[in-house]
Amino acid sequence: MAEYTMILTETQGPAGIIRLNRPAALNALCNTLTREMAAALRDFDADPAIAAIIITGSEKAFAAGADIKEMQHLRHPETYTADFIAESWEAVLTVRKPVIAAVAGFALGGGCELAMMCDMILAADTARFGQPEINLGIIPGAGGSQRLTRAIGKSKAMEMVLTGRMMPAEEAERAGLVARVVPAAELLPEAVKVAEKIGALSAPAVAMAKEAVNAAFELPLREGVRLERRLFLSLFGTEGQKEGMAAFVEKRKPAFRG
Ligand code: CO8
Repeated sequence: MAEYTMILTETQGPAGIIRLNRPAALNALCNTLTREMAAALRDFDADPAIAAIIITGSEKAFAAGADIKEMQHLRHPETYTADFIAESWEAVLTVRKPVIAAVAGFALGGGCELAMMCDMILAADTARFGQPEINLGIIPGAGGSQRLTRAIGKSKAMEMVLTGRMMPAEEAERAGLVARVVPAAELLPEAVKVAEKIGALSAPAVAMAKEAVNAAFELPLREGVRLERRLFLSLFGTEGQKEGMAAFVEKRKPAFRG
């Protein structure tokens, strides 16, 4: 693995863990950090021993947003040409394995947007989500106005984007932004358990399940259902389907081979 300065990487079983590690700035997503995260995502995605990737931060902050100090003096139209809109911001969207955001503390601005780009969010009871860009004279720029609205509906999203109100973990769960809230000490172990569960399944089925659910954000219903049907039918060409169904009929646990 490459040498990183602002993230830590480790593996736990089939989980590839990326820990954002810039404590002095509450994991503000500066260029270096996002580039390192993108490289680590690519490495874990290419590693056959890894079934799912976890992005997490510290107890205090998942990430407090894009780095305001880096943005402060940017001017338009240079914002178009500068490194600012670096592809690394959206690297998580190109990962084929499931990516779990394990969020404790602040997930604000670009931090909330990063969590929402992941395939699911597990939250510690300390998590607080927000899009406070309006307080800086800007608006979300990495999908916040779109993904938050799809996740929690217009009224709540509008209130958060217009006023910068932070949403605590319990409310985020009720609103459908996060899959589950767990005590802070259990956040990473729970995320690893999800990765282990995924790691024991048929890899083609996992990849297609992820593709199908994510397509719901992009496609009209009819096209989405058609895509799902094609993926569903194609799984009958996999060993995983043969093993999964044989195991059910024979009343034993399936032994998927990747
Ligand atoms: N950028 C840079 N530094 C930050 C950031 C940030 N987003 N957030 C915190 N820090 C720094 C602080 O400046 C401080 O550093 P120092 O000690 O050197 O002054 C250190 O982290 C600790 O922060 P605080 O002292 O403020 O800690 P508190 O516990 O008092 O407050 C908060 C915590 C409430 C999280 C507070 O730090 C805060 O409001 N942070 C800013 C949150 C914010 O506005 N985020 C949105 C940023 S804009 C954005 O994300 C747009 C994304 C667009 C992406 C487009 C890509 C193409």
